[in-house]
Amino acid sequence: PTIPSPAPRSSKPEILAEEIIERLTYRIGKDAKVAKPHDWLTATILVVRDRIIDKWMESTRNVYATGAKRVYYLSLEFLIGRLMRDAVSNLGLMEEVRDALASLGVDVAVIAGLEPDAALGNGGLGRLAACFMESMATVDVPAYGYGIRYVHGLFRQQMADGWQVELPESWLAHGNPWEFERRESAYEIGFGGAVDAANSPDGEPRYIWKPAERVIAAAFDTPVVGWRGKRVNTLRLWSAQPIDPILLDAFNAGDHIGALRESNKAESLTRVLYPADATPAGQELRLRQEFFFSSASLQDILRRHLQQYDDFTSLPDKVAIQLNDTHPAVSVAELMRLLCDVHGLEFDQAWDITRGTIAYTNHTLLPEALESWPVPLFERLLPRHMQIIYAINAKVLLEARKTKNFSDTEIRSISLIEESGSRRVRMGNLAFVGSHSINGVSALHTDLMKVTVFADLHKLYPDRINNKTNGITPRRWLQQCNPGLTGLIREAIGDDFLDDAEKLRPLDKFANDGAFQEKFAAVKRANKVALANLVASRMGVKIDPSAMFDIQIKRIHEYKRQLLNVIEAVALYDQIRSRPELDWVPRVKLFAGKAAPSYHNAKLIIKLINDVARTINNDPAVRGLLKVVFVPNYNVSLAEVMVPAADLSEQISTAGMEASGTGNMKFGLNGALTIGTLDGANVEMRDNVGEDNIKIFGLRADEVADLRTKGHNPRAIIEGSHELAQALSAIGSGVFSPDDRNRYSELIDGIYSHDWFMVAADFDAYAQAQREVDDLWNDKAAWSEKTIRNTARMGWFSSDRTIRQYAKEIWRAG
Ligand code: DL6
Repeated sequence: PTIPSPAPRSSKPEILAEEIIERLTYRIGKDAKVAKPHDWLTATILVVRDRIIDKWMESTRNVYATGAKRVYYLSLEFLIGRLMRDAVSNLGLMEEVRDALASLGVDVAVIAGLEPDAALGNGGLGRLAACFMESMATVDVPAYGYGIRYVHGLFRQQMADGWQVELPESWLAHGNPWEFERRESAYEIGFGGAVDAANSPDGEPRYIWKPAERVIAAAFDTPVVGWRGKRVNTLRLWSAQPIDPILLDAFNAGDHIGALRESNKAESLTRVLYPADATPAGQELRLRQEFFFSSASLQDILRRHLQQYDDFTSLPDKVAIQLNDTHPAVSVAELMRLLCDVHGLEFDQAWDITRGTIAYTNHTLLPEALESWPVPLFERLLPRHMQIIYAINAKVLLEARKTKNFSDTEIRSISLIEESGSRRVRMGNLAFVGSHSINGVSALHTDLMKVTVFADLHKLYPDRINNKTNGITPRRWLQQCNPGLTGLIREAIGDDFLDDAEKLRPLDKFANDGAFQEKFAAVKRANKVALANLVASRMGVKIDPSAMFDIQIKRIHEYKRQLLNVIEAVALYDQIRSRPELDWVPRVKLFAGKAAPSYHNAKLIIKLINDVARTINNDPAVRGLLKVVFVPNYNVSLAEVMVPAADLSEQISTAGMEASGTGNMKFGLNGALTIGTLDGANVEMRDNVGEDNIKIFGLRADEVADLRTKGHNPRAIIEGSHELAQALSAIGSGVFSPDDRNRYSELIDGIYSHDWFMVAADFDAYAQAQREVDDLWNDKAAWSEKTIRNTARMGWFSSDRTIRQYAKEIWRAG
């Protein structure tokens, strides 16, 4: 029979309003008279969702019909944030939905603010995955994101007397109207047990893994709509469920708790996100999570492939799998297992297919963040994978000896097994050898990868490492978070930039236009007022929107150097008091970010910022010229308010340590001046905006490396810098912590003794750069010109550009 398609849906506000009432009544079971704001939100999402579904089905049908290659983005993190505004705006229904709700007496802004922030990620890596999902749909790449449906995402951060306290966050508390549970897409995932060998009819040995434990991976799909609703892709998140929800024998025998043991155990697998960012999270549960989502995703990918094709020889032509960091690196071994043990391929053929299909993105050079697992743990949990890893290792090491004549030292460095100390499986090396492409996320990071962590693997496979500089979606990070600026740009240069961010460039010619400068400054001012209101209402702290808003928001980490920033605040505080007659530029230094719960120094830095804030903000001698504010519970939604309000963006990591950064791009796009080191993508930002339009300071990556090898004498530097010495002594001696004078002594001793993060080494350059920023602030026209040029020249950092490069150069798709 011919099955009719549903009739196209109207976008008229009156029809939308009717549908919202219909959903409220029949799907939520609420009378409009008693509906709560949350009910209105759900009803609205359901109406919007229906408009996405039509396009979703069309996109899926199309891939089947054309046989297009599919891209699978495997990521343990997706830092999504709220979805409603994204979806409505990408469908072009912003005004219509607002009017429809207004006709029902509902304020869209109020209900949009109730949507939970889906925080299934820690920081840059997870947010990048979310931007990529939106860009893949926008540039028409048929793609699936695969990850975990954590019940609790990143913790909620509260302040208790200036200390970070972590509280559970429950984004699913009101249900999730965006997702569809796919009961038919469920797979068994095994752990532990043993491996049996048997001879196949052709005499070749075959291996059968008999896991001791099994859980079910159940799929939940969320549609991801691209700009102008062109294409809708799928984000498929896996949830762990027990094979037997209840052990009836145990229950009947009266063991009511024990009867649920299996169920609890299975569900705990996907209950929480590991709250670690560039810090080790090496727990067994984490390895279980990694294998769980990798295996489920690969089984799903292979099943879909076989629905359309006869065998797996075409897999590299029809499927591209991108590993987001090493978290899904066990996929290399699991794909080999599935191809060999389940589908009967020969090892060598499976190896060619695996490498032809998989690609890996590295996001950090920090040794402590490069995952490795103790061999005994790996062997116990994944015995068959351990065998496969040994087999891959033998193959690769033999090749290295034969083709490149590798020395023992080189062999040790490329081995999949770390042999010094306790034996560990190196996930970075596994991902590298199992991939046809290994990419870094900024030009500098990629160059460093070739000479540091992967130097020897790069020698063995010199064509594999390539660069794909990160990007951000301009829909969320300009159009939606900054409608004022978007409107102003449209007025000036038309709408082309909405479809191609690089078309922001014509804005450059307005950089010197006084009238435009005024309008640009007025937009910034309005955004600052909005942030000031948020700070006042959440924290009861008053900040003045006419002061310079100097903002550092990101995970708290020593290499990101929030400490350098707060020490500079202390030095400035000193100067304001000792030279009150000078014309100080009023500044508000705003910080926000979460520290990994186990990261002692990062948590101490948060406390220090709060201690310094309390002292400075309450000192009448400062006369309001300097304020320090730590805004709690940083998340995507808070970033959407802070980014458009920044005058100055702090991107001050120790050179060579920040793989890319993406906050730097968001601020630049929204017309902030960057103060930063030549690290990560800051280097390419300088190249794009021009060196006059960014304030670069400090040691370069090669200088940091040199100093570290030659040895650096921070004590001498500190003694030579009066300002720094004063600030360190004030902090170290307890001026800001009268209740515990030694609170910061170790932190400060670290700067004196080794200064690993080059805080002392870079301090003078940083302080001087800050005073030059002050001078520039006093020249309003020059400031405006530079910040307008930042917006105009930031288009290259759109994630659409990044995704096009992945699609063309790695995936050969789209
Ligand atoms: O590539 C996204 C993002 C970069 O912008 C940051 O510079 C980098 O620190 C971050 N890396 C991680 C790695 N964590 N681990 N493992 O989050 O990736």
